[in-house]
Amino acid sequence: MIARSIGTGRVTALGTALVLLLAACGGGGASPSPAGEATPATTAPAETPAESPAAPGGAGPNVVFIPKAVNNPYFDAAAEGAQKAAGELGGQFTQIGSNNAIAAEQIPFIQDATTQGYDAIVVSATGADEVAPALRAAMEAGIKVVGYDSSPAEGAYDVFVNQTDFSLIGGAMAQWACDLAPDCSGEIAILSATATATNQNAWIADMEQALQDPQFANLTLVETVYGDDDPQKSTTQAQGLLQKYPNLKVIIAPTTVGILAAAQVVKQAGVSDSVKVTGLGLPNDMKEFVRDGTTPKFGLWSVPDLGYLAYYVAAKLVAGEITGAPGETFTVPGLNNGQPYTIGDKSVVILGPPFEFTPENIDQFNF
Ligand code: RAM
Repeated sequence: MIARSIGTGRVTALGTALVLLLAACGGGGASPSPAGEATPATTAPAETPAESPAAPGGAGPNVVFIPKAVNNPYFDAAAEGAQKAAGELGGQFTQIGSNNAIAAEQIPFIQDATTQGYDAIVVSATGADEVAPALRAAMEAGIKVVGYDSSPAEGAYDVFVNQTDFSLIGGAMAQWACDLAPDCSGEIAILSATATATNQNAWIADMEQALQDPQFANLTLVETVYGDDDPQKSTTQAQGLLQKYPNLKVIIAPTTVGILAAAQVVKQAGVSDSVKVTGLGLPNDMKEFVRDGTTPKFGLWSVPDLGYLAYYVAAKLVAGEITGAPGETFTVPGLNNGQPYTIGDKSVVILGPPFEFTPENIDQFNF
């Protein structure tokens, strides 16, 4: 399977950086496969934590995943990889959480998980600082805490598993906006997730930095709005952008929920000739919009591999094979070309490079 990798540093490397997907994001069974079927994640209904172990209890750990929200398909894709890891390790996988990506709603799930006998909590923080006290309490209770996708505050996790180097995303989004706006000029706007999301805020900050480059001088970022990873609110926000900025050329949505809503709004409004949508999306959500030209290019990483890696990191922490200290190394089956991962500064591990999806490669992905 071939995918286009977002190049390091300059985004102009996009055109030349073809990589083998299996080499870049793992041959671990969690990698997306054109023929593979997605397994629906086990999630709890809003408000009520519930457990549905994916694997019979064995020698492995008992791990609970707490995503930003359980009704977001992005986290189903991550859970697919985590369930696979649990199966390989003889561990247990449970996913709990709110239906709303709101920090105040995530905290009780962390607090509940702390009292339920889990060995590790794996969390995508809806608010880095907001959830930190509950996570620190879990750590004090002897539970290993792994951040994935969206980082908790430093000191409130043992390891943060980052999907990719943050700066690659900001630069790529600036370049995509440039590529999709006529003559790399005109008004562009961002439709983000929640205003407190660590990951989106880091990507947006990097994109704003990248836009300072003279090559983007004719692009004007008019506004950043927040759809809270809620489909309806994201739809309303995208509609609002079209109304407020009749000359808008590109909507950049660094969220799988936001990019889908924006593409649907633009298409339904019949303006996809003049307004393009890009950002970060699930290939399965976006195939239709890649084909019809609403979203000619966008990016993401292997989300199943993210869940797979996060589970393995949790298991290694529980087993005492790693402590989360910078400089420690470990390997995970099928990931990182079989090479060891090194825990970096601030106890961060990076899954690998993200991908750029285009009409040429989109059908090769299934997540
Ligand atoms: C949404 C969530 C998630 C983010 C993706 C790209 O599903 O906000 O945290 O990583 O988009």
